[in-house]
Amino acid sequence: MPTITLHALAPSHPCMTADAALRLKGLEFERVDFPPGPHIEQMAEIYGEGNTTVPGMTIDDERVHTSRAILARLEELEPDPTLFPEDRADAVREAEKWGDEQLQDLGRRMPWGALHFRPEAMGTFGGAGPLDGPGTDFAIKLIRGTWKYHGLSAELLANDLKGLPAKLDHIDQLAADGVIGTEEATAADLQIGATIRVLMVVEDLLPLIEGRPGEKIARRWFPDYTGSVPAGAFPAGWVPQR
Ligand SMILES: N[C@@H](CCC(=O)N[C@@H](CS)C(=O)NCC(=O)O)C(=O)O
Repeated sequence: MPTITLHALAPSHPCMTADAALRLKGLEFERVDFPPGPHIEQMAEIYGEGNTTVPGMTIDDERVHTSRAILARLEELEPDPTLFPEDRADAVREAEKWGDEQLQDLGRRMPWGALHFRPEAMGTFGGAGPLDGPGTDFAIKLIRGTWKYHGLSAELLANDLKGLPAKLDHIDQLAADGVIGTEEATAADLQIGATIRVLMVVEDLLPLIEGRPGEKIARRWFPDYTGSVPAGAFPAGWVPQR
């Protein structure tokens, strides 16, 4: 068997997608979690200039960058169990692409966005309780830096929240069509499920997500994820009613 290494950032949802795919396929691999910040240089060194996001995967000397490329390559390397069932491979690929291009960003913007309003909650992401005063000062600085890095703004957040119900409806439709949410995990389940799992740490969003196929898929393939931003973080009226 080749030597496989997954390069990741600890809380990253596309890394959860790649990690889950490796496990489902029963492939032995080493996971290396880079520290956030220095990861930029470390990823570029391995995957080439400009390829600074996680996940990346090396298979011996081969380098594969981004979650979708990783899942496609894993499917070639170990076709069983398949992540692209033959009877709906194109639909799964399309849903996976949608999950990456239309949904994945929300998994970065919603938690970091909500944390701006409840910075003490950052302590829960490390599995501890809310932060004390000095810890919250540190969190405020870090969250500001992250907003800048990801180009976050209140306007963007408010628009993301407005658009969320339509995205959740799309996931319902994919499940109703049998593309996702079946017995076996597809690439689309892993891509979409990981993002929904991360959104579920923002308690304001739970009423929109709970009891729907996205929640079921997220909990099934990603049972554990720590962190909780208490309800009421987003300004009143920003979160759409279900
Ligand atoms: N769509 C790509 C992008 C992944 C992505 O943006 N990952 C984030 C973590 S969730 C990241 O690397 N952020 C750090 C950075 O942009 O430097 C994929 O699925 O691989």
